[in-house]
Amino acid sequence: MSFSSFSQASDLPTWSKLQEAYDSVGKTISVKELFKADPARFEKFSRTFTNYDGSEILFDFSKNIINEDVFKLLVELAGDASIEKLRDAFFAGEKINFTEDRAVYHIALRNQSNKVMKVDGVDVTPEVNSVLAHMKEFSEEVRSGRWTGYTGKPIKSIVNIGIGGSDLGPVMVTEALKFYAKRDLSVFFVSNIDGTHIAETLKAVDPETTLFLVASKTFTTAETCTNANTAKTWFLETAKDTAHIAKHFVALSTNAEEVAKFGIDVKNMFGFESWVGGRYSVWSAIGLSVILYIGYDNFEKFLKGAEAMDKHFTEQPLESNIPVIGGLLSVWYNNFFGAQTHLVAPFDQYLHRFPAYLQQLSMESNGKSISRGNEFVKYSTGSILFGEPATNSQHSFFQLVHQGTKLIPADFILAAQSHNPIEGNLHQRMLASNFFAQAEALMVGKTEEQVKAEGNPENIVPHKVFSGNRPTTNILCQKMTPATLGALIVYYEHLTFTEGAIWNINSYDQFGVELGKVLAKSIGKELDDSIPVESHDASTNGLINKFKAWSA
Ligand code: G6Q
Repeated sequence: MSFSSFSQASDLPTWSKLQEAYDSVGKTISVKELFKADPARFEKFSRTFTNYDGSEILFDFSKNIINEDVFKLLVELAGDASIEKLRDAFFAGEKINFTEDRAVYHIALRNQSNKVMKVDGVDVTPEVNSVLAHMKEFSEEVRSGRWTGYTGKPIKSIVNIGIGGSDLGPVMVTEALKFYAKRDLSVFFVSNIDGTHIAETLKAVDPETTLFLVASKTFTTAETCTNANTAKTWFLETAKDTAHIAKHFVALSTNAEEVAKFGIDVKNMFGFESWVGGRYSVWSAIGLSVILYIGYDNFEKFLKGAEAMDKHFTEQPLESNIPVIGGLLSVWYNNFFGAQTHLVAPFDQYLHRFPAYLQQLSMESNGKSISRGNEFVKYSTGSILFGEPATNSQHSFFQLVHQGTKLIPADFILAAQSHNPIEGNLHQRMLASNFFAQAEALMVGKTEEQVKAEGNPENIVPHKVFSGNRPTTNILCQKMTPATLGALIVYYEHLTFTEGAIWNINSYDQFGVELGKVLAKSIGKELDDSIPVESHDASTNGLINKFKAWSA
């Protein structure tokens, strides 16, 4: 099924118009000068999102390298690329992931208003609600201490074993919402196949009071199965009887057969469907660790915040559609300025895993080079997303953002109200002043005249000049609540969708990830003995043989 009438975005009429706009004015736009010329620029290019609970998020796009003509053309590009048609197909449960013949329907997981949402003609809402009810009931049992371990003690530690989409979302959200956590429960996440990850985690927990969540959509992922088996062996060393597994292992999966083979009672399995992609699964049963940690009511607020951003995305016209604007700016920088990267710097310690989460969302979704028309794309696609919380990142890589040779569009995120307003809110004021100052400095820069006026020696002057005109999108939240976080994640989800829709690629498959799963399996067998290998290229043979010698 085709959802677009074009194969190459660069063939769209607006693409050439944007190229002309870039060549004539775009590359010389001075944002600083535009602010001087237009006192209404901030109002024109900022948008406020109102969440279901009335809280707001301000998205200030005005420090980006755009003028009104460019903005109009970008919106026209979204129209030309029929992104509303693809969006409507996405929200109607059509199989927009055409390479895997699947619907992309994680939006049904946050359908808190209980709309009928169908895949293949079947309303999925009752099933989604029934899994949520199961998670609510289970989490209340565990959190209240009614669910006990095999010796009758309440659960103290939750260990989520999963990788990729079955890890990054829960890790990020439990960290981001730690303020809301039940502090007598500890959560741990084991993802890496490196034995150190599980070994160090097991040193910190007690088999009598630990609950393992084996999180795997397929339940066949090598890392997760190996780590889960290691955890089971460790548990049985103390518990002895396999009947005790039921109290200490639950599964978050779509694969009941494999779950049963592992020894987990299928009653303790929390399911979801194949239309939930791994990197979009934190809203599903994969979010159980989040529910256990922050409680079901907070998780519900998280879902409602997400749903509110879905509503905004489906209802707002393109020019006021916040995720669409974010995606269009990304296309502008990627394809016309030749930017390769995108920086996300949360001025928020609770969001310290947010960039890592967004890396998967963005790079696994849009790291593609074949169009929906099955042709190699003639333009650059997915950005290299990176980031770290500020102010730490200011003391490490911001140098390159200010004075390097590359253009690095950046998003800065701040919550106005701190959860920890200590020292009379001093820390928060210092944090916020950095948020404002960095974005301003990146835009205004520092001229040669200013540096000279400071009395710097002639030869030092060029080193202290800042070109400025470095774009930032500034996202100011009121407070980092579950509802705010839900909306913020969905902003990035739909921004990613918008990019993919314009580039006309399938943002929802991940054959590159699957390749890695296959390759490692075949080499794994060659490491079982000490016989030198000769079956690869000279470098791979050399490395494998040295490894065999050194690890023997
Ligand atoms: C996400 C990817 C990938 C996946 C992991 C884990 O979109 O598909 O990161 O989540 O490979 O897969 P399982 O959940 O099946 O173990």
